[in-house]
Amino acid sequence: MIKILQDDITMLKVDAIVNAANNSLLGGGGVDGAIHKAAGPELLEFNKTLNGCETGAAKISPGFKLPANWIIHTVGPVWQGGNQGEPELLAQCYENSFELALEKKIKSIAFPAISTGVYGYPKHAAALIAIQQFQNYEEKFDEVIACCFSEVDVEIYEGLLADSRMYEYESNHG
Ligand code: AR6
Repeated sequence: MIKILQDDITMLKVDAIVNAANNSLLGGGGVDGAIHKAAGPELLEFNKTLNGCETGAAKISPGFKLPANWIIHTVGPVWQGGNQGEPELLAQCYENSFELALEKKIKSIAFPAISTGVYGYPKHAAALIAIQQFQNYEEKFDEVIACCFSEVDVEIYEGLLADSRMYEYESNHG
């Protein structure tokens, strides 16, 4: 089941939350900064052992002080106009995060809108990729949550989800 929430992802009591990190995995601003602050300094110590993360890949750490048990760190692409493989890399972030979650038998997972803050990915285009990946994996999880920070993001996700369900209905009913 896909759920769209407007919330601070650090507050969610799910098996795993996903972090929109950078290649160092050693913290930063945005959702990454909020997650490091809420999880506590042990997260930084742990992440030092992970040797960074390539763009599009994902690595996992415990949740430490978070209500979530795990943090899946993924690194979204920096938007450079769209012709530098950004859509494929963003799709890989979702895919690799889901695959890691399946390996760890995670049943509920929440994602922020990866790359759409500091990294400048256009919100609508990014949400379209996110929703497609959520639909590819939703059956394998109890709960897949799009954790939006702003109301605008909620509206974008809800609109796209409604459109894709309409499309699915029409393709199934001729
Ligand atoms: N809960 C949920 N979503 C949040 C939260 C939160 N607490 N805080 C921000 N967002 P960004 P990026 C939303 O910039 O674009 C960092 O410095 C935010 O409104 O966090 O992938 C890293 O270290 C936006 O919709 O991530 C990297 O250097 C979304 O999260 C770089 O930023 C992503 O915005 C990564 O940039």
